[in-house]
Amino acid sequence: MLAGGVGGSKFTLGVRSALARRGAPEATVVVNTGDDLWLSGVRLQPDVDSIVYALAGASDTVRGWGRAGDTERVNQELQAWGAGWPWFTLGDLDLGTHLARTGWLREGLTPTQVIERMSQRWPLGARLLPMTDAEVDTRVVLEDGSDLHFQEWWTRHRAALAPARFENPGISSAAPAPGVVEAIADADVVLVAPSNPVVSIGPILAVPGIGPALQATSARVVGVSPIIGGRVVRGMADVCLAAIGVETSAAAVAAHYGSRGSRGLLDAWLVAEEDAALAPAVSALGIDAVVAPLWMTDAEASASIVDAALGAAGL
Ligand code: GDP
Ligand code: FO1
Ligand code: CA
Repeated sequence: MLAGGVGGSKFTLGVRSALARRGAPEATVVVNTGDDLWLSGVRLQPDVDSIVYALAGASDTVRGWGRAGDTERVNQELQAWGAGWPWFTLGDLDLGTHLARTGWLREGLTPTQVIERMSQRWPLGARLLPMTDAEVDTRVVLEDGSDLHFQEWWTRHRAALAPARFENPGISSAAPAPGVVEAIADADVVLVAPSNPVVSIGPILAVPGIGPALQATSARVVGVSPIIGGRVVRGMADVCLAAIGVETSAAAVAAHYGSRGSRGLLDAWLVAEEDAALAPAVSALGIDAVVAPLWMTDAEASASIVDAALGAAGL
């Protein structure tokens, strides 16, 4: 599967349950690393950590990021030094993750190897791969040509500065992380999580080699709409979609991804029951439309969505 943070992690919990029930092997999750950043000397990988913490049962599900029950003593000290960003919280337990990661990177491990090492602490029940080992942090370019890191745009300005476009400097010369192309080629099915199409799935598809691998695989590619009833469930995908001229609707996102038959991404697209009326528009794109409940209220609800997606792939 291809995944971002919050939508990606809720969906991954469902994938893990659905596959365990079928006695199937663990899924490989290709995770967006466009959200990553350096801050106060440490490397953050927000979407990777969201998935690791969720699979470990250690995530703060109310806040939507970081560790459950975290404290902010070190963060207060960083603020007192004027280090880092005053609007960005590094929790104490979360900082343990960032320090471990940064230490391993400095010892020469690649991000892929660091994630493999991080995956050994808890029985995650899925194999996590970064989309690339290259640093391709997302920049938000504003109408006046100035730009800022995606994390500053989101956590400081809450997506209130109108974006002209999103860029991932260096991505055109980045390579897929080891194992990514192979996982897509060998897949029984490729699932596209209900993640942000622009800043989560977008960067994954922009890594040279991943798009062609998705075109070439004999597996069916099945996506799940992150848009329900014309709205995002949470986050800022609506602002991101507007910036690239795509309406916030399940059908418009399907059209943006395109059908695999016409060099796009999707063979099938799950739309919410609330969006059943959009199914014919999705079918008209040459994409199989499947109507299902798409609220990932818990792992069980997510697993039902995964079952519907696997059904759309004939599995
Ligand atoms: P981020 O990296 O933390 O922004 O998370 P993702 O990119 O993985 O997912 C963000 C998207 O998840 C948002 O556009 C939400 O609309 C979507 N999302 C969150 N919860 C749900 C849900 O229960 N159902 C569906 N269908 N989408 C959801
Ligand atoms: N989101 C916030 O809204 N405020 C924060 O202070 C914040 C800190 C933070 C630290 C580590 C981390 O992995 C994620 C963090 N997030 C924070 C979430 C993050 O900004 C975004 O929601 C995602 O990158 C979007 O996927
Ligand atoms: Ca993200």
